[in-house]
Amino acid sequence: MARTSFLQASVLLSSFLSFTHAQSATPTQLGWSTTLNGTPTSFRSVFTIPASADAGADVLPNIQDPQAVNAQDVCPGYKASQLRETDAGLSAVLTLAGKPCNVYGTDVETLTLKVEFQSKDRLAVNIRPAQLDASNSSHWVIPESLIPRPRAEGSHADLDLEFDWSNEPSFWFSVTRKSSGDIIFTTKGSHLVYENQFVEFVNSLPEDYNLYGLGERIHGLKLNNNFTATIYAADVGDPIDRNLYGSHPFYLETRYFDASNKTKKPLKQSDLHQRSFGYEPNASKSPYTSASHGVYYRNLHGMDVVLSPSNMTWRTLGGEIDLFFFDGPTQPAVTNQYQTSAIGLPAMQSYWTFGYHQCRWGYRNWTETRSIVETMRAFNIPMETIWLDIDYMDQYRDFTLDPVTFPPSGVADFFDWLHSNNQHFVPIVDAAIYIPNPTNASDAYDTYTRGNESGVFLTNPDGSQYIGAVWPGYTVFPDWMSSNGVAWWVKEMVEWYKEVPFSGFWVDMTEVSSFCVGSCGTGNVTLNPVHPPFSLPGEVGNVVFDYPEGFNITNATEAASASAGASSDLAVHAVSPNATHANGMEEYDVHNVWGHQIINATYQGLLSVFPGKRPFIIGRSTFAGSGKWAGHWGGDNASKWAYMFFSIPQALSFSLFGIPMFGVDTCGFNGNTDAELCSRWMQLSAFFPFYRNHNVLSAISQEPYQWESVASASRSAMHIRYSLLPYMYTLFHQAHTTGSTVMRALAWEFPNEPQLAGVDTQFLLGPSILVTPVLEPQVDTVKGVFPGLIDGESWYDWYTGERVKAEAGVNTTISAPLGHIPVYVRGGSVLPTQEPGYTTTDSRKNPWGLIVALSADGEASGSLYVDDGESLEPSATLDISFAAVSGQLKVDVRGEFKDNNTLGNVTVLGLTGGCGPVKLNGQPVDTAKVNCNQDTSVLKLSGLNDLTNGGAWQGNWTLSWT
Ligand code: MIG
Repeated sequence: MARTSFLQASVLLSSFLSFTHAQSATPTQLGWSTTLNGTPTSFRSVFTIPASADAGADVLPNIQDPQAVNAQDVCPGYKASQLRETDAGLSAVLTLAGKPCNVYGTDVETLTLKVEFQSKDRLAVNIRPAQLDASNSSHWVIPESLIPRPRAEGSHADLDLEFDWSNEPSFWFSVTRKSSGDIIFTTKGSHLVYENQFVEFVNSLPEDYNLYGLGERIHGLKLNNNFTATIYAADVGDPIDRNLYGSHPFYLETRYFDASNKTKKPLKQSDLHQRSFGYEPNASKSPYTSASHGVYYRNLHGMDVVLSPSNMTWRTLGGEIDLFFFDGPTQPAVTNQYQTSAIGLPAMQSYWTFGYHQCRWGYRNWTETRSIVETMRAFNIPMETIWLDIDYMDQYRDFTLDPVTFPPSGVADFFDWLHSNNQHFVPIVDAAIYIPNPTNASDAYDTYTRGNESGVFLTNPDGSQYIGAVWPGYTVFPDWMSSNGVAWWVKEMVEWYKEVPFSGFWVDMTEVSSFCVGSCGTGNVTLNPVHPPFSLPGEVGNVVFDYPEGFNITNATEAASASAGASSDLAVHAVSPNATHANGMEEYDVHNVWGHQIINATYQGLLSVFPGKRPFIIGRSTFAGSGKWAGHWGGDNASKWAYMFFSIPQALSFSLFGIPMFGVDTCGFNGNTDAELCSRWMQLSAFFPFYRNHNVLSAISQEPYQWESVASASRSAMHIRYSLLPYMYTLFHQAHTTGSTVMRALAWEFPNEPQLAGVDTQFLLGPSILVTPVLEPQVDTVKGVFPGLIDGESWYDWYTGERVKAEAGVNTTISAPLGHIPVYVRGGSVLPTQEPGYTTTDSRKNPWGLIVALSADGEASGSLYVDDGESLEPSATLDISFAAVSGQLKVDVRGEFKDNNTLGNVTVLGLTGGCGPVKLNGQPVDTAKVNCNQDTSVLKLSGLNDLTNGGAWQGNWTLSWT
């Protein structure tokens, strides 16, 4: 094996690192065979690309090579000189402190250091070559237009971070929280290594550190302290602990302290001296507190972040060291600072996007697609949007329809019917563009022709077109840096919309994926359309026999007849690093933002199609900042219990990354699901912002009506979801305007409980809804903690309204038979609700409701945001605030948006002194509408509609019950 790379082993990275800048692979080098192979596909007999074309060089990543040189042992580091200090920061020159080590490249002799106190909560550290040489990857500077650099703003007088440095034994620096003296980041004791194509620095961490982020990956929420986080966009079906589709070089760190002495060292797990998970008997307040900070490494290159028990080593393949420290000191503050100053606030989504989405790979024609929608309605399972996968395309070409199965002649009927039911359609669109066979006139493909004429495709270093392979055969790839790239894409979208009235775009394969190494199509395009170098799921010999754990118990007969078949592992595929952009940039330098850029182009396309409306995009590869344009789904998970669990930490990580519109393939993508898993999963995903069931080709069908138990579980969870849509929408608006999160980790809302630092089997929706799902087969209870009890918090059962009796910090056993998902309402909150309809359009015409969950001292507050549900800049809005105290709820309405729905019901939870006469604006409410249950302390007011004729939010009102 060649020893050429230092990055962690992943199929992707090995093929990636087998390329240097100058190399390009030709078919001959790849051992090309031109034998025609009549593999049947869904459309014709074609040449199949040999599997060898998709195999990268066999390299042993240095990180797995015990003999690899550790740069820290041999490199000299730098010495700082020419220090210049100003009120706003400092600068210095860094010079190599000894003989160059040239360990994985060539050392850069002279660097510049620039430190900026950028604002009241942000400090920036930039280190880059003194002489920028554009032809050298380590000298590569991110264009401002690509990923904007956070700028100094406002006063930094209150900044709680300070910068220290020293030259002993070589240059190191640290960032310290002034108020506590806690060093949040320090490279002391390590050498800075800065070579072309290799940049390394090491920062120390406290023992038992709590670190989150560094995505994208499938991993628990809290990152292991002995683990390598590789960041490199990869088309790979959700392997655990490896690099995935997106790149988010950002982390949150939380340190816990004794509340009585914050200047002491951060607590280790072993310092938590109370009883196992609980608190000392008689404790009335948590003895702990915490401080959180965030670090964003603005670097696009492939990187490894090696997490060791006492430090983290950052190794990147190029670019600057461009670090931003956010001082928090809470998680909400860090997330707010990161989004508002660095990556942008998340896009506001249209109301309809929060409805239920049904998808699969394998809906075969308009008739079948329509029947899915009809069957959902027949089973009375709400459904907002039907999605189509690549099946609808003509030979897998973007912006086409299969003339036989999805003929244009069927479009009008299908969409008139769909839209008249207030339902939507979202198609998949792939990143790669088919390149037609030049020897076959009937193979012409206009999207390619127009793009080719406008010069919008990636090239090889010699200027010829870079030709990879994806579903349609040999393909080219849009170059978003080309001057016409975005405009071409926008135009294709606008034109195609005239043919197919979609409501949003699902962009796939955007890593950017290619099924062969290098420009494998060069010289072979006359063979097009060719078949990918592996069989597609569903093709002969590729049937899915795999079922979830527990299937053998619940489905003994089927299990016996199913054998474990090998599902096709598509390995890892991507356009190679030598692909070249119009501005001369190499894919090597910008690989991680290809997916971010197609999201941006698609955003612009949707703006052109729907002027003034909010674009709806679900993208696969994302970068820091993609959330301002798009949502994301978790990719190709499997129909396994573990993947249902991983959906929670994955979603919470995307909360940190500023992409709250997140959900996963509910019931599982690869493999067959079963009723038990699908039932649990349909209920869990009902509390994720993006709620979609999606399935691989050839696995058994998994629409929720396929099993009666799943249908009924889905109906009951959806009833809660749709009731809470006003709350979800309000949370989204807050995220969009303030940088708050939608799905939240328990640790973030309850920062005084170190026991919650790693909890990712439960989560919160906003501040007020706690979800404790069952994540394993064959059980009817689940263990969960009720956070905050130690500090006087109360929780109410969603279903009974009764106050939960549990012990602070103790894992409590909760009854959760199949079909029941434990959900709790936090005391102190007022939740706006609306009676569910079949679609969100129907729901929005229904009466409003309120859930007033009182805190221990009888108070509660909340808010509601209302607008037209679709405009980027709504002309009128409503901002309603709710405040309950001493048996009285005050509703304060601001704004001009007209909503005429009445108030239907109000439920008060946690009454302390029973109920007195109920009055609305001082007028007694008819006792027939009042149901006060002294045993459960729940007051239910219903049938209120006639009291708010003209609409619940026509003006301020008060409701009293004592
Ligand atoms: O290589 O379009 O992640 O959701 O169903 C597979 C087919 C291509 C990958 C996506 C998946 C989608 C599938 N696509």
